[in-house]
Amino acid sequence: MDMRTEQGRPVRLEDYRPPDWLVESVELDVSLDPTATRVRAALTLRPNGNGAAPAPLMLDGEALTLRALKLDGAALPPEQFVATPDQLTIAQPPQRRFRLEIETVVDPSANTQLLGLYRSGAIYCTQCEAEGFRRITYFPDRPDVMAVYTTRIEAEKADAPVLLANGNLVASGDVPGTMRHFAVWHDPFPKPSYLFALVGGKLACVEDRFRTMSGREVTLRIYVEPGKEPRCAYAMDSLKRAMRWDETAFGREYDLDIFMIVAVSDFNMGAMENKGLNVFNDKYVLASPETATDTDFERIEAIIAHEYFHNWTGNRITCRDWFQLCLKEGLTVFRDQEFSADQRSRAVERISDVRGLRSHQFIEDAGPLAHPVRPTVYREINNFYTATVYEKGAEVVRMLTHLLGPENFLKGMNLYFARHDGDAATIEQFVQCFADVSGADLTQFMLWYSQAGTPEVVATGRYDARAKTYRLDLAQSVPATPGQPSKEPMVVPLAVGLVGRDGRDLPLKLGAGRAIEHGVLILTEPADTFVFADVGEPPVLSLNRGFSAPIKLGANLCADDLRFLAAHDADPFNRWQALQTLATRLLVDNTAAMRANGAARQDPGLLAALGAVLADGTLEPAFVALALTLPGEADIAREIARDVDPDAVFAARRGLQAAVGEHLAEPLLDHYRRLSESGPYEPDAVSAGRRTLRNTCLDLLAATQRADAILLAARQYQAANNMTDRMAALSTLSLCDVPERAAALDDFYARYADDALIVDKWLTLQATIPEPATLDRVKALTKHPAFSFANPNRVRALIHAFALANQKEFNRADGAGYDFIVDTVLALDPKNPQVAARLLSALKSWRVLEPGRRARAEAALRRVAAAPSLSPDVSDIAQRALAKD
Ligand code: 0A1
Ligand code: ZN
Repeated sequence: MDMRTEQGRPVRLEDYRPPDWLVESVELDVSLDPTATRVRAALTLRPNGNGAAPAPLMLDGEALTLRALKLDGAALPPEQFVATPDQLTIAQPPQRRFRLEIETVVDPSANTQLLGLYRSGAIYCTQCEAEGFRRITYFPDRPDVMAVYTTRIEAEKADAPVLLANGNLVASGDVPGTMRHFAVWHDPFPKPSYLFALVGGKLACVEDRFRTMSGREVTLRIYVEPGKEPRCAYAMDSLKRAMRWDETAFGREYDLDIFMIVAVSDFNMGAMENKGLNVFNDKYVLASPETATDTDFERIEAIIAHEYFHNWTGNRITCRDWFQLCLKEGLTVFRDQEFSADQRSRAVERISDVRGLRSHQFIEDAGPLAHPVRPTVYREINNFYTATVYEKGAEVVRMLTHLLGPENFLKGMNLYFARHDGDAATIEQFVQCFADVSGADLTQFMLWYSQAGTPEVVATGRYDARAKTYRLDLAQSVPATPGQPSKEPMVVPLAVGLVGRDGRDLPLKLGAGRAIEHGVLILTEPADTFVFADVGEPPVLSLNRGFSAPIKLGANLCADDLRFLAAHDADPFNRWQALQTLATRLLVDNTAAMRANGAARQDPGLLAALGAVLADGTLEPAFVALALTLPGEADIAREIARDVDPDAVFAARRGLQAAVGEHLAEPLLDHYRRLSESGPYEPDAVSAGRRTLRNTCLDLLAATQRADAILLAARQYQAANNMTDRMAALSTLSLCDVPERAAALDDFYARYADDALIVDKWLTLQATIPEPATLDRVKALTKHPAFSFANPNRVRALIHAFALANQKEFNRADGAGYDFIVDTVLALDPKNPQVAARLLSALKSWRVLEPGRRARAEAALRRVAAAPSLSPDVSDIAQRALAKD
């Protein structure tokens, strides 16, 4: 196997230097062959800058075999260059524009890393982000080298009737005297090499059209395995809605004549925004009512939009270097979240996004893999496609809307698009646009990009009836994180409301000549006091509304205050948050009680508050479902923060679910019945919300283990006319130790055995059963004919699901869960380091565990760290996870 030699190389932001050489154009000629694909690259290179010192030319490569090299048409003598699999160096190139022709061969069938040119089934495809282009040809493989690409692809007509690359098709035809044919694609927009893509294979396509706001006609095509065309309708519809939304919300129009999406079954991530030719994990394209759940539909819509939005935030304006990854990812996640909020329900979208942030990013930020939104050092960039860069990166952009107001935010975005179109930009340049349009000083704001760790804000409010003032004391701190022992205070925008007795917001007026704009308090000091004047009655504080800042908030709100907010807050996010806070307090207490073998406490007030939300007919069903969903086990563990016993957490949570199911049995059943639908399945948000609430009711009822509830789930499983309801029933059953479970799981496999994406759901369910037999079942399933270590979706469905979504069994007290994950990581690493490293990061919270498990998890991590010939990906995670600071 071709292991990289730069083991342990750290790359540092402070070492950034502009490239010595620029590439004006790239002409690629790729002759596809399953094991020996020949790549001819003709680069027009020119020195960057004013010719100060003569610069050698050093091109990146990885696992390449050089066949021929010409400079300005003449073969380069061997003494004038050095070619290794990982680099091509010309020590003394002419210091002027010249043409370099490079011929390499690569073996796409042997490419199990799925980076560079590889085969997914019989399809040829590429994945170049972040550093995959160097696995195709020698190139200055860095995002600040932007070139115009022309790509000629040639292949056996019978093997690859469809040949695609970035840009517009300019020529195609047969290769005379052979069974081969070719296609030539030209992309007029200069782009970094990571956005290059080509695809070849037997693909069917679904076509549509889009008329842009200036009246240009764009052809839209989605390519899939023949036979899967009917499952592309929702993806195509989502694409058109995303294109229209980007025009209306951001004034961004599509720029080529054609936009293509290709779905492949072997893909390391969700999807990739290659210019004009997005390549997708087929899981995020294919959907029909019978095969996909509401959540699948929602994810497809969001990811199609995300990749499309990259055309402006990522492609037209790209990143100067990989430290700036959040420039494109945080911003594009912010844009796709806003799209989903506009398409669906803003409140529900916000709550779901914050749940995701807390259960992934907050946990990352609290452990040894914590890093700033813009890291300053990396050993393997693939390990930085993280919740911090993506999700916290989106929160940082969102804070600009709160700090500057929505109008200034849009002005800043417009300036960014106008000023930096065609650039490889930095975070400083992005933030400067907002400073320029608003006049604000955003120096302190930059700390959100450089300081890791989740800031903690403590709020203490006190009402003075005589003075009619409400005094709010705020204090902030940022915990130490690896490499950052002490922190500066952050600028924290806190949307605020003072809720009066009738549930309405009281007017906000600050004393002492201070102003409050757009209902947002701005905390900039370690501690500050805000005094609200003319407050006619004792209010209840509603702070960090809409989760305006990604912080941990502690406020002196008693249980009565929280129940009041749950019933009355005008801000739906904080209504939901109030219930979560109540539930979290109880679950943390009960976890301690479980460990002490004590009896769990009941909280009649919480049960009543949940009942009230369920009874409130004015609330949207999807919101009610979220309100009834208890904090996850990982969220509870994060709150406990030390000496965590996952068995106790599980028992506390399951116990509370059962208590809710008992206490609210009647209204839950009533809702379950009322929400049943007879009409055909529609994937829209309102219909999905009704199904979610109905299935949440079912799940709570079944948590009681009562026979009638189990029967209800078993019946729903059988009678369902769509995958959402069938999966929901099966997932409810799978959490209950009843005979119906095995029968339903067998039935499910029998029904869907030949559909890999559905079999993935079956694998996941079995990996997430909270019982001791699960680990052996998971091990046995790795031998099942439906499973393959070579396919990332299968690995994620079975193994990642076990490690991330089954806290109880992964964290078995005997350490067998950790050992299994580590064995898998070591077996997978030589084949696909990116997927192996991601799996290993499931061990990142090991330090918060109780001593027995902590020792076993540490031993497992040490076993990885000590293993010979690790990939940079896995060794980087192992070392950081174990590091002392
Ligand atoms: N830029 C993509 C994510 C992505 C990153 C790395 C990949 O390498 C295998 C693939 C995709 C996105 O944000 O969607
Ligand atoms: Zn992205």
